[in-house]
Amino acid sequence: MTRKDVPAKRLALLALVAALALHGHLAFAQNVAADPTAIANSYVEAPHNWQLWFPAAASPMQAKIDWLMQYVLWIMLGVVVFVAVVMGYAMWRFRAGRNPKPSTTTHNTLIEVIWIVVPCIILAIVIIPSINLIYYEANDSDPYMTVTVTGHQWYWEYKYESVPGLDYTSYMVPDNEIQPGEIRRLSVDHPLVLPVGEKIRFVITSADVLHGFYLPSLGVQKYAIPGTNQTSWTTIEKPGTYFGQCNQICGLNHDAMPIEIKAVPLNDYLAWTKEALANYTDNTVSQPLSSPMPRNQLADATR
Ligand SMILES: [Cu+2]
Repeated sequence: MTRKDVPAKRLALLALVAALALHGHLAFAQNVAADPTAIANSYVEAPHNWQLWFPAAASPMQAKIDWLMQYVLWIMLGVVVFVAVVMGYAMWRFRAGRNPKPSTTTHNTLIEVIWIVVPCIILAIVIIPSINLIYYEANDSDPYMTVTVTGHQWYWEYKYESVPGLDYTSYMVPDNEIQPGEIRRLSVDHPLVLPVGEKIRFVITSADVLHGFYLPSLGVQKYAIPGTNQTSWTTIEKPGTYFGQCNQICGLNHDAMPIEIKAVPLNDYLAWTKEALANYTDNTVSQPLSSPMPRNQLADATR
Protein backbone atom coordinates (compact mmCIF):
# COMPACT_ATOMS: atom_id res chain seq x y z
CA MET A 1 0.00 0.00 0.00
CA THR A 2 1.50 3.31 -1.02
CA ARG A 3 1.40 6.42 1.08
CA LYS A 4 -1.20 8.20 -1.04
CA ASP A 5 -3.61 5.26 -0.79
CA VAL A 6 -4.07 5.98 2.89
CA PRO A 7 -6.30 9.09 2.76
CA ALA A 8 -8.58 7.45 0.17
CA LYS A 9 -8.96 4.36 2.34
CA ARG A 10 -9.57 6.46 5.43
CA LEU A 11 -12.20 8.43 3.57
CA ALA A 12 -13.89 5.23 2.40
CA LEU A 13 -13.85 3.89 5.96
CA LEU A 14 -15.25 7.16 7.30
CA ALA A 15 -18.06 7.08 4.72
CA LEU A 16 -18.86 3.49 5.65
CA VAL A 17 -18.99 4.34 9.36
CA ALA A 18 -21.18 7.38 8.66
CA ALA A 19 -23.54 5.29 6.52
CA LEU A 20 -23.83 2.67 9.24
CA ALA A 21 -24.44 5.31 11.89
CA LEU A 22 -27.11 6.97 9.78
CA HIS A 23 -28.81 3.67 9.27
CA GLY A 24 -28.90 3.42 13.01
CA HIS A 25 -27.05 0.21 13.54
CA LEU A 26 -23.49 0.88 14.51
CA ALA A 27 -23.24 -2.71 15.48
CA PHE A 28 -19.70 -3.72 16.07
CA ALA A 29 -21.64 -4.78 19.07
CA GLN A 30 -21.11 -7.62 21.37
CA ASN A 31 -24.27 -8.81 22.99
CA VAL A 32 -24.27 -8.28 26.73
CA ALA A 33 -26.14 -11.58 27.00
CA ALA A 34 -24.05 -14.30 28.55
CA ASP A 35 -25.23 -16.77 25.94
CA PRO A 36 -28.18 -15.70 23.84
CA THR A 37 -28.71 -19.21 22.46
CA ALA A 38 -29.36 -20.42 25.99
CA ILE A 39 -32.79 -18.84 25.89
CA ALA A 40 -34.07 -21.58 23.67
CA ASN A 41 -35.86 -20.75 20.44
CA SER A 42 -36.55 -17.32 21.67
CA TYR A 43 -36.08 -13.87 20.27
CA VAL A 44 -34.26 -11.62 22.73
CA GLU A 45 -34.32 -7.87 22.37
CA ALA A 46 -31.82 -6.41 24.83
CA PRO A 47 -29.51 -3.41 24.77
CA HIS A 48 -26.05 -4.13 23.38
CA ASN A 49 -22.67 -2.45 23.53
CA TRP A 50 -22.14 0.55 21.26
CA GLN A 51 -25.83 0.61 20.47
CA LEU A 52 -27.04 3.67 18.64
CA TRP A 53 -30.66 4.33 17.77
CA PHE A 54 -33.68 2.50 19.13
CA PRO A 55 -33.86 -1.27 19.44
CA ALA A 56 -35.67 -3.14 16.66
CA ALA A 57 -39.36 -2.28 16.81
CA ALA A 58 -41.48 -5.12 18.19
CA SER A 59 -44.81 -3.31 18.14
CA PRO A 60 -46.66 -1.13 15.59
CA MET A 61 -46.38 1.73 18.10
CA GLN A 62 -42.57 1.60 18.17
CA ALA A 63 -42.43 1.21 14.38
CA LYS A 64 -44.39 4.47 14.04
CA ILE A 65 -42.18 6.23 16.61
CA ASP A 66 -39.09 5.04 14.76
CA TRP A 67 -40.49 6.28 11.44
CA LEU A 68 -41.38 9.72 12.82
CA MET A 69 -37.96 10.05 14.43
CA GLN A 70 -36.19 9.40 11.11
CA TYR A 71 -38.62 11.61 9.19
CA VAL A 72 -37.99 14.59 11.49
CA LEU A 73 -34.27 13.87 11.61
CA TRP A 74 -33.89 14.06 7.81
CA ILE A 75 -35.84 17.33 7.67
CA MET A 76 -33.70 18.67 10.48
CA LEU A 77 -30.52 17.62 8.67
CA GLY A 78 -31.71 19.52 5.59
CA VAL A 79 -32.34 22.67 7.66
CA VAL A 80 -28.96 22.46 9.43
CA VAL A 81 -27.04 21.94 6.18
CA PHE A 82 -28.92 24.73 4.40
CA VAL A 83 -28.39 27.26 7.22
CA ALA A 84 -24.71 26.32 7.56
CA VAL A 85 -24.11 26.77 3.82
CA VAL A 86 -25.94 30.11 3.67
CA MET A 87 -24.10 31.40 6.74
CA GLY A 88 -20.75 30.24 5.38
CA TYR A 89 -21.42 31.92 2.05
CA ALA A 90 -22.51 35.18 3.75
CA MET A 91 -19.41 35.24 5.93
CA TRP A 92 -17.20 34.76 2.89
CA ARG A 93 -19.05 36.97 0.44
CA PHE A 94 -19.65 39.92 2.77
CA ARG A 95 -16.39 39.87 4.73
CA ALA A 96 -14.84 43.22 5.68
CA GLY A 97 -11.77 42.69 3.51
CA ARG A 98 -13.88 42.37 0.40
CA ASN A 99 -16.36 45.11 1.34
CA PRO A 100 -14.43 48.13 2.63
CA LYS A 101 -17.61 50.19 2.17
CA PRO A 102 -20.41 48.19 3.81
CA SER A 103 -23.82 47.86 2.16
CA THR A 104 -26.61 49.77 3.90
CA THR A 105 -29.38 47.37 2.81
CA THR A 106 -31.67 46.49 5.74
CA HIS A 107 -34.85 45.13 4.14
CA ASN A 108 -35.89 42.83 1.33
CA THR A 109 -39.61 42.11 1.35
CA LEU A 110 -39.46 39.02 -0.86
CA ILE A 111 -36.77 37.30 1.23
CA GLU A 112 -38.58 38.19 4.45
CA VAL A 113 -41.82 36.64 3.19
CA ILE A 114 -39.93 33.50 2.11
CA TRP A 115 -38.19 33.04 5.45
CA ILE A 116 -41.54 33.23 7.25
CA VAL A 117 -43.54 31.05 4.87
CA VAL A 118 -40.99 28.25 4.35
CA PRO A 119 -40.54 27.46 8.09
CA CYS A 120 -44.35 27.47 8.44
CA ILE A 121 -44.59 24.86 5.71
CA ILE A 122 -41.82 22.79 7.33
CA LEU A 123 -43.62 22.95 10.70
CA ALA A 124 -46.86 21.81 9.05
CA ILE A 125 -45.03 18.88 7.43
CA VAL A 126 -43.66 17.88 10.85
CA ILE A 127 -46.76 18.50 12.93
CA ILE A 128 -49.27 16.49 10.89
CA PRO A 129 -47.65 13.04 11.41
CA SER A 130 -46.75 14.03 15.00
CA ILE A 131 -50.38 14.74 15.92
CA ASN A 132 -51.51 11.58 14.15
CA LEU A 133 -49.07 9.60 16.30
CA ILE A 134 -50.16 11.35 19.51
CA TYR A 135 -53.78 10.37 18.80
CA TYR A 136 -52.75 6.81 17.92
CA GLU A 137 -50.83 6.49 21.20
CA ALA A 138 -53.67 7.98 23.23
CA ASN A 139 -56.25 5.51 21.94
CA ASP A 140 -56.08 2.78 24.57
CA SER A 141 -59.73 1.76 24.13
CA ASP A 142 -60.91 -1.87 23.80
CA PRO A 143 -57.80 -3.64 25.06
CA TYR A 144 -57.71 -7.42 25.33
CA MET A 145 -56.33 -7.06 28.84
CA THR A 146 -55.12 -4.48 31.33
CA VAL A 147 -52.09 -4.73 33.59
CA THR A 148 -51.68 -2.28 36.45
CA VAL A 149 -47.97 -1.56 36.80
CA THR A 150 -46.83 -0.10 40.12
CA GLY A 151 -43.33 1.20 40.68
CA HIS A 152 -41.79 0.60 44.09
CA GLN A 153 -38.38 1.36 45.55
CA TRP A 154 -36.93 -0.78 43.94
CA TYR A 155 -39.00 -3.31 42.08
CA TRP A 156 -42.07 -3.52 39.89
CA GLU A 157 -45.47 -4.91 40.76
CA TYR A 158 -47.75 -6.33 38.07
CA LYS A 159 -51.46 -6.73 38.68
CA TYR A 160 -53.45 -8.51 35.97
CA GLU A 161 -56.91 -6.90 36.04
CA SER A 162 -58.44 -9.70 33.94
CA VAL A 163 -57.09 -12.46 36.21
CA PRO A 164 -58.46 -11.90 39.71
CA GLY A 165 -55.76 -12.49 42.33
CA LEU A 166 -52.81 -12.38 39.96
CA ASP A 167 -50.67 -9.63 41.44
CA TYR A 168 -46.95 -10.21 41.91
CA THR A 169 -43.61 -8.47 42.26
CA SER A 170 -40.65 -8.53 39.92
CA TYR A 171 -37.10 -8.11 41.24
CA MET A 172 -33.84 -7.91 39.35
CA VAL A 173 -31.68 -11.03 39.64
CA PRO A 174 -28.62 -9.99 41.69
CA ASP A 175 -25.23 -10.34 39.98
CA ASN A 176 -24.17 -13.30 42.12
CA GLU A 177 -27.29 -15.31 41.24
CA ILE A 178 -27.23 -14.93 37.46
CA GLN A 179 -27.90 -18.22 35.65
CA PRO A 180 -26.82 -19.12 32.10
CA GLY A 181 -29.14 -17.42 29.62
CA GLU A 182 -29.96 -14.57 31.98
CA ILE A 183 -28.66 -11.10 31.34
CA ARG A 184 -26.83 -9.32 34.12
CA ARG A 185 -28.77 -6.34 35.50
CA LEU A 186 -31.69 -6.91 33.13
CA SER A 187 -33.12 -10.34 33.99
CA VAL A 188 -35.71 -10.53 36.77
CA ASP A 189 -37.06 -13.26 39.04
CA HIS A 190 -40.68 -13.01 37.77
CA PRO A 191 -41.04 -11.47 34.31
CA LEU A 192 -44.16 -9.77 33.03
CA VAL A 193 -45.79 -12.44 30.83
CA LEU A 194 -47.97 -11.13 28.00
CA PRO A 195 -49.76 -12.60 24.97
CA VAL A 196 -48.57 -11.88 21.44
CA GLY A 197 -50.88 -10.11 18.99
CA GLU A 198 -53.33 -8.71 21.57
CA LYS A 199 -53.82 -5.11 22.59
CA ILE A 200 -52.42 -4.71 26.10
CA ARG A 201 -53.23 -1.68 28.18
CA PHE A 202 -50.94 -0.59 31.00
CA VAL A 203 -52.19 1.49 33.91
CA ILE A 204 -49.03 2.90 35.41
CA THR A 205 -48.67 4.27 38.92
CA SER A 206 -46.26 4.36 41.85
CA ALA A 207 -46.40 3.45 45.51
CA ASP A 208 -43.63 5.79 46.64
CA VAL A 209 -41.59 8.09 44.38
CA LEU A 210 -41.48 8.84 40.65
CA HIS A 211 -40.46 5.89 38.48
CA GLY A 212 -40.48 5.47 34.71
CA PHE A 213 -42.03 2.49 32.90
CA TYR A 214 -39.94 2.36 29.75
CA LEU A 215 -40.13 -0.40 27.11
CA PRO A 216 -38.00 0.88 24.24
CA SER A 217 -38.74 -1.87 21.72
CA LEU A 218 -42.51 -1.69 22.38
CA GLY A 219 -43.00 2.08 22.20
CA VAL A 220 -44.09 2.51 25.83
CA GLN A 221 -42.71 5.22 28.09
CA LYS A 222 -44.71 6.69 30.94
CA TYR A 223 -43.86 8.12 34.30
CA ALA A 224 -45.14 6.21 37.30
CA ILE A 225 -46.47 8.94 39.59
CA PRO A 226 -47.79 8.34 43.12
CA GLY A 227 -51.51 9.06 43.41
CA THR A 228 -52.01 9.20 39.64
CA ASN A 229 -52.76 6.64 36.95
CA GLN A 230 -51.25 7.06 33.51
CA THR A 231 -52.19 4.71 30.71
CA SER A 232 -50.31 3.39 27.74
CA TRP A 233 -50.74 0.39 25.46
CA THR A 234 -48.93 -1.85 23.03
CA THR A 235 -49.35 -4.90 20.84
CA ILE A 236 -46.38 -7.25 20.74
CA GLU A 237 -45.84 -8.67 17.27
CA LYS A 238 -43.74 -11.75 17.90
CA PRO A 239 -42.87 -14.06 20.79
CA GLY A 240 -39.67 -13.25 22.60
CA THR A 241 -38.04 -11.58 25.56
CA TYR A 242 -38.07 -7.81 25.69
CA PHE A 243 -36.29 -5.66 28.22
CA GLY A 244 -36.98 -2.24 29.62
CA GLN A 245 -35.86 -0.24 32.61
CA CYS A 246 -37.04 2.33 35.09
CA ASN A 247 -35.94 5.57 33.45
CA GLN A 248 -36.79 8.09 36.12
CA ILE A 249 -34.13 8.46 38.83
CA CYS A 250 -35.92 6.97 41.83
CA GLY A 251 -33.27 6.56 44.49
CA LEU A 252 -30.35 4.39 45.54
CA ASN A 253 -31.25 1.27 43.55
CA HIS A 254 -32.84 3.00 40.55
CA ASP A 255 -30.69 0.83 38.29
CA ALA A 256 -31.94 -2.35 39.96
CA MET A 257 -35.51 -2.32 38.66
CA PRO A 258 -35.38 -3.56 35.08
CA ILE A 259 -38.47 -4.76 33.26
CA GLU A 260 -38.43 -8.17 31.59
CA ILE A 261 -41.30 -9.15 29.33
CA LYS A 262 -41.92 -12.68 28.08
CA ALA A 263 -44.24 -12.47 25.08
CA VAL A 264 -45.86 -15.82 24.32
CA PRO A 265 -48.73 -17.10 22.14
CA LEU A 266 -52.17 -16.54 23.66
CA ASN A 267 -52.71 -20.19 24.64
CA ASP A 268 -49.37 -20.29 26.45
CA TYR A 269 -50.27 -17.06 28.20
CA LEU A 270 -53.60 -18.47 29.39
CA ALA A 271 -51.87 -21.64 30.64
CA TRP A 272 -49.27 -19.49 32.40
CA THR A 273 -51.93 -17.45 34.26
CA LYS A 274 -53.20 -20.66 35.92
CA GLU A 275 -49.71 -21.73 36.85
CA ALA A 276 -48.83 -18.28 38.17
CA LEU A 277 -52.02 -18.08 40.24
CA ALA A 278 -51.04 -21.36 41.90
CA ASN A 279 -47.36 -20.58 42.42
CA TYR A 280 -46.98 -16.85 42.90
CA THR A 281 -49.02 -16.64 46.11
CA ASP A 282 -45.90 -16.05 48.18
CA ASN A 283 -44.78 -13.31 45.85
CA THR A 284 -47.48 -10.72 46.41
CA VAL A 285 -46.64 -7.33 47.82
CA SER A 286 -49.04 -7.57 50.75
CA GLN A 287 -46.12 -7.82 53.19
CA PRO A 288 -46.24 -5.35 56.07
CA LEU A 289 -44.04 -2.32 55.63
CA SER A 290 -41.90 -3.39 58.56
CA SER A 291 -40.96 -6.68 56.89
CA PRO A 292 -37.24 -7.22 56.31
CA MET A 293 -35.69 -5.91 53.13
CA PRO A 294 -36.24 -8.50 50.36
CA ARG A 295 -33.14 -10.51 49.52
CA ASN A 296 -32.45 -8.86 46.19
CA GLN A 297 -32.31 -5.42 47.73
CA LEU A 298 -30.02 -6.74 50.45
CA ALA A 299 -27.67 -8.23 47.87
CA ASP A 300 -27.80 -5.02 45.95
CA ALA A 301 -27.28 -2.68 48.86
CA THR A 302 -24.06 -4.47 49.73
CA ARG A 303 -22.49 -4.39 46.29
CU1 LIG B 1 -37.63 3.41 39.59
